[in-house]
Amino acid sequence: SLPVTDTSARAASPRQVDTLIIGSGFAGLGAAIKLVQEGKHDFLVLERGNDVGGTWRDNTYPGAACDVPSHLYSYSFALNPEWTRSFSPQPEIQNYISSVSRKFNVLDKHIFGCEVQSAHWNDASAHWEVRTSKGDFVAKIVVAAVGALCEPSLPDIKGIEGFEGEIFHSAQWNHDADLNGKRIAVIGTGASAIQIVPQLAAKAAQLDVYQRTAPWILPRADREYTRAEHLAFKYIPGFQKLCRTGIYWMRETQVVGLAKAPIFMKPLQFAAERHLRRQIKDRELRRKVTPNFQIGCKRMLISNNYYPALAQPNVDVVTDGIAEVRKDSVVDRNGVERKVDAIVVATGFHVTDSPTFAGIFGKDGRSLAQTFDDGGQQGYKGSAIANFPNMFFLVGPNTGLGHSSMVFMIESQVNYVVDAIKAIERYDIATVEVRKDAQDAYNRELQAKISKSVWNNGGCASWYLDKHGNNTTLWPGFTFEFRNMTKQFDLGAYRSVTTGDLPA
Ligand code: N01
Repeated sequence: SLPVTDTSARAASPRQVDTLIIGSGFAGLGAAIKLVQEGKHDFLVLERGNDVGGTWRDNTYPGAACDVPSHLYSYSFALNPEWTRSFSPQPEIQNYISSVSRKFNVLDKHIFGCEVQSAHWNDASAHWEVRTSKGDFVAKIVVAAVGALCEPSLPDIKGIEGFEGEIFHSAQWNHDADLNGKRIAVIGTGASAIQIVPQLAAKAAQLDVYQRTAPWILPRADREYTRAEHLAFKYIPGFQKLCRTGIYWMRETQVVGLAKAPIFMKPLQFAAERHLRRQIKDRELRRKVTPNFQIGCKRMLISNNYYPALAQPNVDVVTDGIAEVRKDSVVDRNGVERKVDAIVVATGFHVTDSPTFAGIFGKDGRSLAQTFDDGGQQGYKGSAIANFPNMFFLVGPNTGLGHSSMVFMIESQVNYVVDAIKAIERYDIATVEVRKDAQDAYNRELQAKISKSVWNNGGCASWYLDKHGNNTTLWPGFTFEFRNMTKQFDLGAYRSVTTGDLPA
């Protein structure tokens, strides 16, 4: 008779790997590339989507584009002379990320369509046990690169689930929905909405923009690159790098105003006010969309076509709040009912309360969500969290920016985390966990600094702040300060169990 093979047992046994990276946006992909460059091949990338790109893969809404200049919004190790515009549209960024993943040969390390359901630290075996939609994994090290802008936040509005027309979030655009000639409501006026509104205004019979807080908007210095510039990017050595450096330093100067002395923001506020006066002539509409907080408190937006779209005869800005949604209409707080065929929900993301936090369980058995709930969303250098040994974070607490390129911050963190992984191997470290006292001291200093910033004092509520009113998302200094701080893994701030000799 034939030998019997127990396939069910084999299927049930978890796959072992040294390092698991969760997520393949700019951060996870960057980490995968850096690991390969450092000669580390025992890793896998688990990605719930079917492609790399993360938030840039998901946000395909019409008009989606970046508000950080293209030459800075790219990896330093993969400059791209092909950018067609000074600010790249989403398809170009997605193509770029995808081409980088192919060029650096890391796609065979990816498992796509693989949703991580939970991660538990097993103290006895000193390993992470990771459960996913594609089976179980056991890893010595986990790098969580799930991103901050990936879990759509839906508004809790009475009756919204009973709406019978098309309804979708900006990050989950339904490209099959035909919105031509339709009556459409857009809820929200953040970075996503102001890009969507001009596109919809051009095709809708009627567009109602539900604004809760008017944003500050600056002119968008966007243009196509000329042929001469393209040739220069391609053939003049160092030219692209020079442009990138110029953009970088121009952006860095904003930190002085945002984080240190808000008086420096005045010229920007004047520029935004002038932009509004120039683009909207109607006094009543101008009054409605004039912000009531200090510029910079929320993310500063840039657009040349948002205000003109609001001034179109088929567009209304509704500032009376939403009382309820009915099967074919939206009713404002004054009781005015507006019939609609479709609703676009551009209400942002779960940033400080991401559902992913609930599935990661640390050394004391408590989840990341519970840990953040009790002690606030705190980490060490945005890359490690006490009680979560052998786990590193990319785009972790206080690593976001209100002024410059996240890719720069991501590369700093990738460098730190990969240096940590190398140290773990070099010194034969079984577990490494950031010391709580080191984490606390780091956060005391950081919060003292950020408490003086416009984000905390500008008179607005934003996704930068958590439910306790603490700013746990942004980095309050210059990005080169963060880079210097993350140049080398500082084992001294960690508690470790090791079998090798540690450095003196
Ligand atoms: O989300 P948001 P987003 N009822 O949270 C409103 C990046 N990004 O997707 O201000 C009614 O900024 C909310 O009102 P309020 C960028 O970092 C970049 O637009 O809270 N309204 C706000 O107007 C950005 O910051 C780019 O009072 C409700 C809007 O919805 C981040 O992503 C493009 C509401 C949400 O704005 C998020 O941007 C796009 C409710 N219940 C995104 N709940 C570029 O690079 C929320 N709102 C260009």
